[in-house]
Amino acid sequence: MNVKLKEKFYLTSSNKPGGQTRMSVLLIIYHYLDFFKMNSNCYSKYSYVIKYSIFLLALLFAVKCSENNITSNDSYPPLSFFKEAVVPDTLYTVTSEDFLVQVKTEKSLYSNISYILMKVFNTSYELPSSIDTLYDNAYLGDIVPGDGIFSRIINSTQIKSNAEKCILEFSNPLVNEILLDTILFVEGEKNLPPVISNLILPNTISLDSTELKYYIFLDVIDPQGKDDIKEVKGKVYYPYFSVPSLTITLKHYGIPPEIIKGENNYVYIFQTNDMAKMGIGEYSILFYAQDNKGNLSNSLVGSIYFYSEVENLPPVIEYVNAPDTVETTVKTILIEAMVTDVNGIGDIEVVYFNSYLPDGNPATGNPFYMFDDGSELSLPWGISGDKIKGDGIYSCEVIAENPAIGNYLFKFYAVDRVKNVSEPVEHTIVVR
Ligand SMILES: [Ca+2]
Ligand SMILES: [Ca+2]
Ligand SMILES: [Ca+2]
Repeated sequence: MNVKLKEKFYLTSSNKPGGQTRMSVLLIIYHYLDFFKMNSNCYSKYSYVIKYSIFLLALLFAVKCSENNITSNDSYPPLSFFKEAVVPDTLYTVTSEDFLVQVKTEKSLYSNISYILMKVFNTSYELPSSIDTLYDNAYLGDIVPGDGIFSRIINSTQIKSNAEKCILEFSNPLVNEILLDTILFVEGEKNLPPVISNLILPNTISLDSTELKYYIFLDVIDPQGKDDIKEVKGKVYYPYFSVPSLTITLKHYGIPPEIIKGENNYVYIFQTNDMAKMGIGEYSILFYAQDNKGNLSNSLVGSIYFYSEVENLPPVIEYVNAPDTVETTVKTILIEAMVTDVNGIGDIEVVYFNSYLPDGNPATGNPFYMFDDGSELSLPWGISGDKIKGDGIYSCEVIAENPAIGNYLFKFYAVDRVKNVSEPVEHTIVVR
């Protein structure tokens, strides 16, 4: 909650436009009062009336001046230096917590200001319980120097309030404005996120021994205790995938004791088939934990390289799925190819086809690449038309523009990551 006390401060200020005039008028009034008091005895009734009338006129003028000033402030609100304070809405009386205080300012107004004062009031708005200084110099929590955002990392115990609320007042002696904000102090302890650490996982695993068991270990601590830990998981990114394809769950085991590395330890026990679903390659895993409040922990990333001593053999195009005949009015043709590789589908680097026109000449667009992307990738012609990502079925949606009648020959190839090329597979589509 931001409150600006700008108006109040303009009305009492003496160095704002209009302020000086008002002050001089008030001084005249003051002198008249003084003079009147001292000399009242020796003045005639006539001069008393004159003096009194001048005094009243001066008083009216003073009132008029301040009215004009208020009116002009209202119709042309000046640019304010303080734009916004960023502070947490709530803090907790029991939990000590560092937090960032930021004040955004219009730095063009006062480019020479080097700090902002933060006064904290938590009983009355008279005597601050603490004073801190915010800087715009890339230190003490400030991120970008000179961007007009003044910052400071503060610890909650530093400003802790016995009252429910504490008031933060931001100011600078050179600026005739202040900015106010409040923080609510909630009685009790804050539920903090779990923290994960000490990730241990095998760096390399052979795919040739499928019976062996492997372990991933991770320590998880939640400030609210073990019972607050809801889940510990890992998102597995298959080789050459930018999005995770598999989620694994780590568990806290009581028995057998030999696999536990301490009371905070969570374990994932697996065999190669549980994770290396794409065959050889590097599998990255992003680990995280979540507590019952939904607080997410920090994350840790590890990777396992699955390898094989088995000879790398070329991929195999198991079958091609495409229409045998289409009409000349056809707009798009979906062509699919099922491809396998003994070294895992992760070993398949590229699948494509070349097409040949009825006169035997190769099509100008050759080669046409096929994708196993679930139609997620953005392709020059739209989508691949692939139905399921990562299932080994590669797809290509060909756009047909008034095709001539005749037989179109398609030759399919798959290449693996060591450049082994499959046997080609042919398919003919008749346009009639
Ligand atoms: Ca917690
Ligand atoms: Ca291969
Ligand atoms: Ca697919």
